[in-house]
Amino acid sequence: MAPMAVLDEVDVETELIGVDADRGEHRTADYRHIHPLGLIPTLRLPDGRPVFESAAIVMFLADRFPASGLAPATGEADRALYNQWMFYFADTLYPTYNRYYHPHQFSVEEGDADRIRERCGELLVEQWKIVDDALQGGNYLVGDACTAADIYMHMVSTWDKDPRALAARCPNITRVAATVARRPSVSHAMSKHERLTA
Ligand SMILES: N[C@@H](CCC(=O)N[C@@H](CS)C(=O)NCC(=O)O)C(=O)O
Repeated sequence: MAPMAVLDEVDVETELIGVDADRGEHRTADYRHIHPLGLIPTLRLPDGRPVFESAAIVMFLADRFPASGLAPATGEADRALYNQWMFYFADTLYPTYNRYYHPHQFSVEEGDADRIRERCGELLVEQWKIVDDALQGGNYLVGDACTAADIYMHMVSTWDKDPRALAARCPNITRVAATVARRPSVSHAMSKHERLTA
């Protein structure tokens, strides 16, 4: 969803090709040729090379189209914080959700899965609280304008199994995510995503 929203923000001509995971299209040799893990999404560059990892795709697009204002310039102090949040969502919260929703993939012993899921539920509370505290009194994660990190945060926040509880615990995230959700790019991506995953 975040790469789709950022593609819309940068207003570049692209072709969106759906991959039907329910029919296993992401596991085919053809698709693994562009994404060796068989995961979605992949961006194909104009020169034909594929790029995978949603955060890498989002960061590339925001840098490639600086007029979008979605990324602080490289080397600026704000850039360090932008990088921090992008990596935090991609490398901390995202893996915790993966373990929460797919504990069997991370278990050796039968019975570990329930404990992994329970522990990841606790970690999600702790990990979101850090974001909520950082957003206290601020409109966005970095500076006064929306960046790709806010769009990525919004995406990850939609994954919670109990959105009401997350909203009650994290009012600042809820406020900022609601602002981000009103961006036309994000609302289009959400509805496209719903259609693709329906
Ligand atoms: N770290 C990767 C994770 C990609 C990922 O897990 N994609 C999910 C869809 S959002 C997927 O392809 N799931 C299919 C599967 O695991 O079989 C990224 O951010 O791009």
